Amino acid sequence: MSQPMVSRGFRGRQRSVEANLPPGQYLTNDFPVLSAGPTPRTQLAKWDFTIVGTTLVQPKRWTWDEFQALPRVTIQADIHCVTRWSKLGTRWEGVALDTLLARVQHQARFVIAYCDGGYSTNLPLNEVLGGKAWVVDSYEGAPLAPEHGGPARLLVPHRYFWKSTKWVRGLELSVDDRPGFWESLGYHNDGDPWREQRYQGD
Ligand SMILES: Nc1nc2c(c(=O)[nH]1)N[C@H]1C(S)=C(S)[C@@H](COP(=O)(O)O)O[C@H]1N2
Ligand SMILES: [Mo]
Repeated sequence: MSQPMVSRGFRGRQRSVEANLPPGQYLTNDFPVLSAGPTPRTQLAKWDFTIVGTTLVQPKRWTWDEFQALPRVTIQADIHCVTRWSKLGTRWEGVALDTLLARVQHQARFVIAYCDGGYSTNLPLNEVLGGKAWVVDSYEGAPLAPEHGGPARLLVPHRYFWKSTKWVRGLELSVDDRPGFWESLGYHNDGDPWREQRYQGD
């Protein structure tokens, strides 16, 4: 006896969902909070975003209001945490790193994202340019919650989610690659979920 249509359709959907999941990941509809320390609370009046670095012709700084006036985009992306949960189709709003980095002149090849609280992550410039990384301040149409990195966090969905620095306050542009918080504790320097680069040596 042939299979009912509904069953084939269901299996088809399951397959396409799995196709979006990197190896070793499982789907969740929750939004787990993963923070290596307490949630910092910076008032918007005191918040700024800076780009610094030794090769910079001039460092750059935006206040919260200036940051809000920058060209904004909506991002829909799948996120993948190294602890194996993935969340598909999350929606964010913010400013592309292309937009921010177009406003500085430099000779660097790497970025180190720094934040309130001391956490950091490192990424090659070519992994954050070309519409691949954003500073986001809105999640699913609402201001980004403090525990998820509000007022603003980095979003680098094509890397494990530890690269998406919460409470981000700026970028250091560097000529050499310097490991961030997890990268210096044994996690992979690149952290590509599709290559399952969880730990050093993967
Ligand atoms: N500043 C800061 N950013 C951070 C972290 C952190 O501990 N501090 N944890 C990272 C890790 S391991 C993950 S999986 C995500 C978790 O983001 P969420 O708490 O919004 O799910 O934030 C990343 N960014
Ligand atoms: Mo994580």
